[in-house]
Amino acid sequence: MPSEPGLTNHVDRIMGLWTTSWIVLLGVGVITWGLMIWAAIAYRRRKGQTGLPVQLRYHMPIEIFFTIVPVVLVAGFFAFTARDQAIIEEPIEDPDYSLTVYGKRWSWDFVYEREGQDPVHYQGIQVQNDPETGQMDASSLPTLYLPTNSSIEITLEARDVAHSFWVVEFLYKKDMLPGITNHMYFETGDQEGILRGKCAELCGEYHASMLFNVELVSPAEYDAYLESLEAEGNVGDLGESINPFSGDENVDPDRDEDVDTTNEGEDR
Ligand SMILES: [Cu+2]
Repeated sequence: MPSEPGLTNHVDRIMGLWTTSWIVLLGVGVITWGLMIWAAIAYRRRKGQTGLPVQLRYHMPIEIFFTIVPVVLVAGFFAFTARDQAIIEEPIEDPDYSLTVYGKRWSWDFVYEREGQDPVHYQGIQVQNDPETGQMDASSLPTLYLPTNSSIEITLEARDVAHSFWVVEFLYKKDMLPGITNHMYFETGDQEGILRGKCAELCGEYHASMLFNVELVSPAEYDAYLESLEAEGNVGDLGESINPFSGDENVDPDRDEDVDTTNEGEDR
């Protein structure tokens, strides 16, 4: 598992579901492979044998067995997954920190809410390549700061096309869809450090470079980072008004020319 227990309040649960599923499936696999190998050896064609061996069909006990066992397995996986998903998706009523992440081709915007003050923001640009080596320049990655030991709500929005917000070590990702607002709720633990973030929805030519860092820092360092954004003048919301397809001046006048969007002709 590419994560550490306790990184968020959900990570252990997800690792448990994953590991238990693998143990159960490997158990099924070992029994199945064992029976197949045993049957192939025990019932192999001996010297002098010709034609087909005796064929077994409509053997009710076996038919019932291999219908019921997979149904029980699938129902079990479904039940545990549904239970864990319901817990993970449970909203946190009054989170310590709220922020909004916008996915855009091909980078990220972060808007950090502050209590009693205007939000501050960071605008990511597409990852740059080192002109000499042609390799990705890691220092150009946008960084999302998150405070440790805090409950956090992240609102997820898309500026243009469908993206997906994925912090690899959190073992959880969620779609960012134009016109739809999604939320992610979790509590961070004590661990500080840098995590990997990616877009997990193929969103165009440079989807593969739609990467970011997540830096887990103490709440004091988090507040200091927000103040540094304020000092740089990055105060205020970076809302949907800067989406490429919103606002008259950005819309191609020929776009949707012949499309009836009013539903007036519906009853014809
Ligand atoms: Cu994307």
